Amino acid sequence: MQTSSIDHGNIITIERFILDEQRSHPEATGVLTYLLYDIALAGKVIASKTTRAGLAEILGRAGVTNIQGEDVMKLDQFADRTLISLNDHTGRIAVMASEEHPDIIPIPDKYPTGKYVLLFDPLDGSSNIDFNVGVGTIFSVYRRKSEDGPGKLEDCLQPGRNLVAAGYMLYGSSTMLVYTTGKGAHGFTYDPSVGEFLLSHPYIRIPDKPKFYSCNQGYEMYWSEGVQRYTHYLQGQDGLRKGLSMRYIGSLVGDFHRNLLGGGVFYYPADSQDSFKPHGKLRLLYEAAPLGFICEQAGGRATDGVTGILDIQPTSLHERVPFFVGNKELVDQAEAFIRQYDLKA
Ligand code: AHM
Ligand code: MG
Repeated sequence: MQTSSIDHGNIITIERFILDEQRSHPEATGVLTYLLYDIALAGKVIASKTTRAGLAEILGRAGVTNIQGEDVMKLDQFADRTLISLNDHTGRIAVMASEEHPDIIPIPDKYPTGKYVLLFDPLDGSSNIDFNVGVGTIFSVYRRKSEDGPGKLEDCLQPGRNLVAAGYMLYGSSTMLVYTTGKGAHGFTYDPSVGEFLLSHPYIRIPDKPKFYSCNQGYEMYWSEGVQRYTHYLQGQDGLRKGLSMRYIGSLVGDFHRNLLGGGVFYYPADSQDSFKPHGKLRLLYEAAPLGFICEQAGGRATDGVTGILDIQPTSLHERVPFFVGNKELVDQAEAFIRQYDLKA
Protein backbone atom coordinates (compact mmCIF):
# COMPACT_ATOMS: atom_id res chain seq x y z
CA MET A 1 0.00 0.00 0.00
CA GLN A 2 1.32 3.45 -0.83
CA THR A 3 -0.25 6.69 0.29
CA SER A 4 1.17 10.15 0.04
CA SER A 5 -0.97 12.25 2.34
CA ILE A 6 -0.50 13.08 5.99
CA ASP A 7 -3.67 12.19 7.91
CA HIS A 8 -3.64 14.54 10.86
CA GLY A 9 -6.47 12.56 12.46
CA ASN A 10 -4.10 9.63 12.85
CA ILE A 11 -0.64 11.09 13.07
CA ILE A 12 2.20 8.59 13.20
CA THR A 13 5.47 10.24 14.11
CA ILE A 14 8.76 8.69 13.15
CA GLU A 15 9.39 7.93 16.84
CA ARG A 16 6.18 5.95 17.14
CA PHE A 17 6.80 4.12 13.86
CA ILE A 18 10.35 3.11 14.77
CA LEU A 19 9.20 2.03 18.23
CA ASP A 20 6.42 -0.11 16.73
CA GLU A 21 8.99 -1.71 14.42
CA GLN A 22 11.19 -2.42 17.43
CA ARG A 23 8.27 -4.12 19.23
CA SER A 24 7.96 -6.55 16.34
CA HIS A 25 11.51 -7.71 17.16
CA PRO A 26 11.23 -9.09 20.73
CA GLU A 27 15.01 -9.56 20.83
CA ALA A 28 15.68 -5.86 20.06
CA THR A 29 17.41 -3.87 22.79
CA GLY A 30 16.28 -0.44 21.56
CA VAL A 31 19.76 0.75 20.63
CA LEU A 32 18.95 0.86 16.91
CA THR A 33 15.73 2.72 17.68
CA TYR A 34 17.65 5.45 19.49
CA LEU A 35 20.29 5.55 16.77
CA LEU A 36 17.59 6.15 14.15
CA TYR A 37 16.15 8.94 16.33
CA ASP A 38 19.62 10.51 16.50
CA ILE A 39 19.86 10.43 12.70
CA ALA A 40 16.37 11.91 12.30
CA LEU A 41 17.35 14.69 14.69
CA ALA A 42 20.45 15.37 12.61
CA GLY A 43 18.16 15.59 9.58
CA LYS A 44 16.04 18.26 11.29
CA VAL A 45 19.12 20.26 12.26
CA ILE A 46 20.58 20.04 8.74
CA ALA A 47 17.21 20.94 7.19
CA SER A 48 17.05 24.06 9.35
CA LYS A 49 20.25 25.24 7.63
CA THR A 50 19.67 24.07 4.07
CA THR A 51 16.41 26.02 3.90
CA ARG A 52 18.36 29.16 4.86
CA ALA A 53 21.26 28.47 2.51
CA GLY A 54 20.61 31.47 0.28
CA LEU A 55 20.48 33.75 3.26
CA ALA A 56 23.70 32.37 4.70
CA GLU A 57 25.34 32.95 1.34
CA ILE A 58 24.25 36.60 1.24
CA LEU A 59 25.48 37.16 4.77
CA GLY A 60 28.65 35.23 4.07
CA ARG A 61 29.40 37.31 1.00
CA ALA A 62 28.88 40.47 2.94
CA GLY A 63 31.72 39.28 5.17
CA VAL A 64 29.65 39.28 8.32
CA THR A 65 28.61 36.61 10.74
CA ASN A 66 25.06 35.27 10.49
CA ILE A 67 22.05 36.45 12.47
CA GLN A 68 22.93 34.21 15.41
CA GLY A 69 26.43 35.66 15.43
CA GLU A 70 28.00 32.39 14.21
CA ASP A 71 30.61 32.19 11.50
CA VAL A 72 29.06 31.03 8.26
CA MET A 73 30.20 27.45 7.66
CA LYS A 74 29.96 25.60 4.38
CA LEU A 75 26.80 23.51 4.47
CA ASP A 76 28.43 20.17 3.73
CA GLN A 77 30.86 20.71 6.61
CA PHE A 78 27.97 21.72 8.82
CA ALA A 79 26.01 18.58 7.91
CA ASP A 80 29.09 16.44 8.52
CA ARG A 81 29.75 17.98 11.94
CA THR A 82 26.11 17.68 12.93
CA LEU A 83 26.02 13.95 12.20
CA ILE A 84 29.28 13.36 14.04
CA SER A 85 28.46 15.44 17.10
CA LEU A 86 25.00 13.88 17.53
CA ASN A 87 26.43 10.36 17.34
CA ASP A 88 29.94 10.30 18.78
CA HIS A 89 29.00 10.29 22.49
CA THR A 90 25.92 8.04 22.66
CA GLY A 91 27.65 4.71 23.23
CA ARG A 92 25.70 3.27 20.32
CA ILE A 93 28.44 3.53 17.68
CA ALA A 94 31.78 1.72 17.31
CA VAL A 95 33.12 3.85 14.46
CA MET A 96 31.85 6.21 11.76
CA ALA A 97 32.90 7.05 8.21
CA SER A 98 31.86 9.99 6.08
CA GLU A 99 32.26 10.90 2.44
CA GLU A 100 33.89 14.09 3.71
CA HIS A 101 36.73 12.29 5.56
CA PRO A 102 39.56 10.30 4.00
CA ASP A 103 39.76 7.86 6.95
CA ILE A 104 37.43 6.32 9.52
CA ILE A 105 36.11 8.61 12.26
CA PRO A 106 36.92 7.06 15.63
CA ILE A 107 34.77 7.61 18.71
CA PRO A 108 36.69 9.89 21.10
CA ASP A 109 38.39 7.99 23.95
CA LYS A 110 36.29 9.72 26.57
CA TYR A 111 33.08 8.13 25.24
CA PRO A 112 32.02 4.46 25.21
CA THR A 113 31.74 2.57 21.95
CA GLY A 114 28.70 0.55 20.87
CA LYS A 115 27.73 -2.20 18.50
CA TYR A 116 26.80 -0.23 15.37
CA VAL A 117 28.76 1.35 12.54
CA LEU A 118 27.45 4.54 10.96
CA LEU A 119 28.43 5.65 7.46
CA PHE A 120 27.11 8.75 5.74
CA ASP A 121 27.29 11.14 2.87
CA PRO A 122 26.40 14.25 4.87
CA LEU A 123 25.23 16.45 2.01
CA ASP A 124 25.14 14.76 -1.34
CA GLY A 125 24.76 17.01 -4.36
CA SER A 126 26.10 19.99 -2.44
CA SER A 127 27.43 21.53 -5.66
CA ASN A 128 23.74 22.21 -6.42
CA ILE A 129 23.16 24.39 -3.38
CA ASP A 130 24.15 27.56 -5.19
CA PHE A 131 21.27 26.91 -7.60
CA ASN A 132 18.64 26.23 -4.93
CA VAL A 133 18.29 22.60 -6.00
CA GLY A 134 17.36 19.89 -3.48
CA VAL A 135 20.20 18.06 -1.74
CA GLY A 136 20.27 15.09 0.61
CA THR A 137 21.93 13.11 3.38
CA ILE A 138 22.43 9.36 2.89
CA PHE A 139 23.14 7.04 5.82
CA SER A 140 23.96 3.38 6.43
CA VAL A 141 24.05 1.34 9.63
CA TYR A 142 25.96 -1.93 9.98
CA ARG A 143 26.65 -4.16 12.97
CA ARG A 144 30.31 -4.00 13.97
CA LYS A 145 32.46 -7.02 13.11
CA SER A 146 35.22 -6.47 15.65
CA GLU A 147 34.49 -7.67 19.17
CA ASP A 148 34.73 -4.50 21.25
CA GLY A 149 36.85 -1.41 21.89
CA PRO A 150 37.44 1.18 19.15
CA GLY A 151 35.87 0.23 15.82
CA LYS A 152 38.16 -0.49 12.86
CA LEU A 153 38.27 -0.04 9.13
CA GLU A 154 37.07 -3.65 8.65
CA ASP A 155 33.85 -2.73 10.50
CA CYS A 156 33.10 -0.23 7.76
CA LEU A 157 34.08 -2.41 4.80
CA GLN A 158 30.99 -4.60 4.70
CA PRO A 159 28.81 -5.54 1.72
CA GLY A 160 25.34 -4.02 1.49
CA ARG A 161 23.80 -7.41 2.31
CA ASN A 162 24.96 -6.81 5.91
CA LEU A 163 23.09 -3.51 6.22
CA VAL A 164 20.95 -3.26 9.33
CA ALA A 165 19.37 0.04 8.26
CA ALA A 166 19.77 2.64 5.54
CA GLY A 167 18.01 5.80 4.57
CA TYR A 168 18.17 9.32 3.32
CA MET A 169 16.91 12.77 4.10
CA LEU A 170 15.88 14.87 1.10
CA TYR A 171 15.95 18.61 1.64
CA GLY A 172 13.61 19.69 -1.12
CA SER A 173 10.40 21.66 -1.28
CA SER A 174 9.67 19.77 1.92
CA THR A 175 12.10 17.69 3.94
CA MET A 176 11.59 13.95 3.77
CA LEU A 177 13.19 11.00 5.48
CA VAL A 178 13.02 7.57 3.89
CA TYR A 179 14.49 4.56 5.66
CA THR A 180 14.45 0.80 5.86
CA THR A 181 15.49 -1.75 8.44
CA GLY A 182 14.80 -4.56 5.99
CA LYS A 183 11.04 -4.60 6.55
CA GLY A 184 9.92 -2.36 3.73
CA ALA A 185 10.91 1.21 2.90
CA HIS A 186 8.99 3.97 4.64
CA GLY A 187 8.82 7.70 3.99
CA PHE A 188 8.18 10.53 6.44
CA THR A 189 7.56 14.17 5.68
CA TYR A 190 8.79 16.85 8.04
CA ASP A 191 6.03 19.06 9.42
CA PRO A 192 7.79 22.25 10.59
CA SER A 193 4.72 23.35 12.56
CA VAL A 194 4.99 20.24 14.74
CA GLY A 195 8.77 19.84 14.47
CA GLU A 196 8.39 16.16 13.58
CA PHE A 197 8.74 13.71 10.72
CA LEU A 198 5.27 12.26 10.10
CA LEU A 199 4.57 9.02 8.28
CA SER A 200 3.45 9.91 4.76
CA HIS A 201 4.65 7.02 2.55
CA PRO A 202 4.41 3.64 4.36
CA TYR A 203 5.64 0.54 2.52
CA ILE A 204 6.84 2.33 -0.59
CA ARG A 205 6.65 0.17 -3.73
CA ILE A 206 8.38 1.31 -6.88
CA PRO A 207 5.57 1.38 -9.51
CA ASP A 208 5.61 -1.60 -11.89
CA LYS A 209 5.33 0.65 -14.91
CA PRO A 210 8.44 2.85 -15.11
CA LYS A 211 8.19 6.46 -16.24
CA PHE A 212 11.72 7.83 -16.14
CA TYR A 213 15.32 7.16 -17.01
CA SER A 214 17.91 9.36 -15.33
CA CYS A 215 21.54 9.75 -16.29
CA ASN A 216 23.96 12.47 -17.30
CA GLN A 217 23.52 11.92 -21.02
CA GLY A 218 26.08 14.63 -21.74
CA TYR A 219 28.66 11.88 -21.14
CA GLU A 220 27.06 9.33 -23.46
CA MET A 221 29.93 9.38 -25.95
CA TYR A 222 32.25 8.11 -23.22
CA TRP A 223 30.06 5.16 -22.23
CA SER A 224 30.54 1.55 -23.30
CA GLU A 225 28.61 0.19 -26.26
CA GLY A 226 26.35 -1.80 -23.94
CA VAL A 227 25.37 1.27 -21.92
CA GLN A 228 24.81 3.36 -25.06
CA ARG A 229 22.56 0.67 -26.54
CA TYR A 230 20.75 0.35 -23.20
CA THR A 231 20.06 4.09 -23.29
CA HIS A 232 18.65 3.82 -26.79
CA TYR A 233 16.47 0.93 -25.61
CA LEU A 234 15.11 3.09 -22.76
CA GLN A 235 14.37 5.80 -25.30
CA GLY A 236 12.32 3.31 -27.31
CA GLN A 237 14.64 3.53 -30.32
CA ASP A 238 13.99 -0.13 -31.10
CA GLY A 239 10.44 0.96 -31.94
CA LEU A 240 8.92 -1.76 -29.75
CA ARG A 241 7.35 0.62 -27.24
CA LYS A 242 7.16 4.23 -26.17
CA GLY A 243 10.36 5.59 -24.71
CA LEU A 244 10.67 6.71 -21.11
CA SER A 245 10.92 10.36 -20.16
CA MET A 246 14.40 11.59 -19.28
CA ARG A 247 14.75 13.34 -15.92
CA TYR A 248 18.07 14.27 -14.35
CA ILE A 249 18.70 16.77 -11.61
CA GLY A 250 22.31 15.82 -10.90
CA SER A 251 21.47 15.52 -7.21
CA LEU A 252 21.38 11.82 -6.44
CA VAL A 253 18.91 11.76 -3.57
CA GLY A 254 16.38 13.81 -5.55
CA ASP A 255 16.88 11.73 -8.70
CA PHE A 256 16.58 8.49 -6.73
CA HIS A 257 13.53 9.64 -4.77
CA ARG A 258 11.62 10.71 -7.88
CA ASN A 259 12.23 7.36 -9.56
CA LEU A 260 11.37 5.43 -6.40
CA LEU A 261 7.94 7.06 -6.26
CA GLY A 262 7.38 7.47 -10.00
CA GLY A 263 9.13 4.37 -11.36
CA GLY A 264 12.24 4.28 -13.51
CA VAL A 265 15.97 3.74 -13.53
CA PHE A 266 18.87 5.97 -12.47
CA TYR A 267 22.36 5.18 -13.70
CA TYR A 268 25.83 6.61 -13.43
CA PRO A 269 27.91 4.20 -15.51
CA ALA A 270 31.64 3.76 -15.90
CA ASP A 271 33.06 6.54 -17.96
CA SER A 272 36.26 6.31 -19.95
CA GLN A 273 36.56 10.07 -20.42
CA ASP A 274 38.16 10.67 -17.08
CA SER A 275 40.67 8.24 -15.62
CA PHE A 276 39.69 9.60 -12.22
CA LYS A 277 36.38 7.84 -12.49
CA PRO A 278 36.87 4.75 -14.64
CA HIS A 279 34.45 3.03 -12.25
CA GLY A 280 31.82 5.74 -12.35
CA LYS A 281 31.49 8.59 -9.90
CA LEU A 282 29.30 7.34 -7.10
CA ARG A 283 30.66 5.67 -4.02
CA LEU A 284 29.76 2.13 -3.06
CA LEU A 285 29.60 2.67 0.70
CA TYR A 286 28.03 6.10 0.98
CA GLU A 287 25.70 6.16 -2.00
CA ALA A 288 25.20 2.94 -3.97
CA ALA A 289 24.79 0.35 -1.18
CA PRO A 290 22.29 2.28 0.99
CA LEU A 291 20.16 3.38 -1.97
CA GLY A 292 20.38 -0.13 -3.43
CA PHE A 293 19.07 -1.57 -0.14
CA ILE A 294 16.17 0.88 0.00
CA CYS A 295 15.30 0.20 -3.64
CA GLU A 296 15.34 -3.56 -3.09
CA GLN A 297 13.04 -3.11 -0.10
CA ALA A 298 10.66 -1.23 -2.40
CA GLY A 299 10.68 -4.06 -4.95
CA GLY A 300 13.49 -2.73 -7.16
CA ARG A 301 17.14 -3.66 -7.68
CA ALA A 302 20.65 -2.21 -8.02
CA THR A 303 23.72 -3.42 -9.89
CA ASP A 304 27.13 -2.24 -11.07
CA GLY A 305 26.21 -3.76 -14.45
CA VAL A 306 27.55 -7.20 -13.60
CA THR A 307 27.14 -7.84 -9.88
CA GLY A 308 24.29 -6.89 -7.57
CA ILE A 309 25.36 -3.81 -5.62
CA LEU A 310 24.50 -5.42 -2.28
CA ASP A 311 26.81 -8.35 -3.03
CA ILE A 312 29.94 -6.30 -3.66
CA GLN A 313 32.57 -6.56 -0.95
CA PRO A 314 34.13 -3.09 -0.53
CA THR A 315 37.90 -2.94 -0.43
CA SER A 316 38.32 0.73 0.48
CA LEU A 317 36.24 3.45 2.08
CA HIS A 318 35.86 5.64 -0.98
CA GLU A 319 35.58 2.98 -3.67
CA ARG A 320 33.49 4.07 -6.67
CA VAL A 321 31.18 1.83 -8.68
CA PRO A 322 29.09 2.07 -11.81
CA PHE A 323 25.56 2.28 -10.44
CA PHE A 324 22.22 1.29 -11.96
CA VAL A 325 19.21 1.42 -9.63
CA GLY A 326 15.44 1.31 -10.02
CA ASN A 327 12.78 -0.98 -11.45
CA LYS A 328 14.00 -4.56 -11.36
CA GLU A 329 13.25 -5.27 -15.03
CA LEU A 330 15.15 -2.16 -16.17
CA VAL A 331 18.15 -2.97 -13.97
CA ASP A 332 18.14 -6.58 -15.23
CA GLN A 333 17.99 -5.18 -18.75
CA ALA A 334 21.10 -3.03 -18.12
CA GLU A 335 22.99 -6.16 -17.11
CA ALA A 336 21.73 -7.95 -20.23
CA PHE A 337 23.02 -5.19 -22.55
CA ILE A 338 26.37 -5.06 -20.77
CA ARG A 339 26.67 -8.85 -20.97
CA GLN A 340 25.82 -8.88 -24.66
CA TYR A 341 27.93 -5.95 -25.88
CA ASP A 342 30.66 -5.26 -23.30
CA LEU A 343 31.52 -8.67 -21.91
CA LYS A 344 31.21 -10.56 -25.20
CA ALA A 345 34.97 -11.12 -25.65
P1 AHM B 1 28.97 14.70 -4.51
O1 AHM B 1 28.98 13.49 -3.61
O2 AHM B 1 30.32 15.32 -4.67
O3 AHM B 1 27.89 15.67 -4.11
O4 AHM B 1 28.65 14.16 -5.99
C1 AHM B 1 27.61 13.29 -6.17
C2 AHM B 1 26.62 13.90 -7.12
C3 AHM B 1 25.32 13.13 -7.09
O5 AHM B 1 24.37 13.76 -6.27
C4 AHM B 1 24.87 13.14 -8.54
O6 AHM B 1 24.14 11.98 -8.85
C5 AHM B 1 26.16 13.22 -9.29
O7 AHM B 1 27.13 13.77 -8.42
C6 AHM B 1 26.05 14.10 -10.48
O8 AHM B 1 27.25 14.07 -11.20
P2 AHM B 1 27.38 14.73 -12.66
O9 AHM B 1 27.42 16.20 -12.45
O10 AHM B 1 28.66 14.19 -13.20
O11 AHM B 1 26.21 14.28 -13.47
MG1 MG C 1 27.92 12.18 -2.58
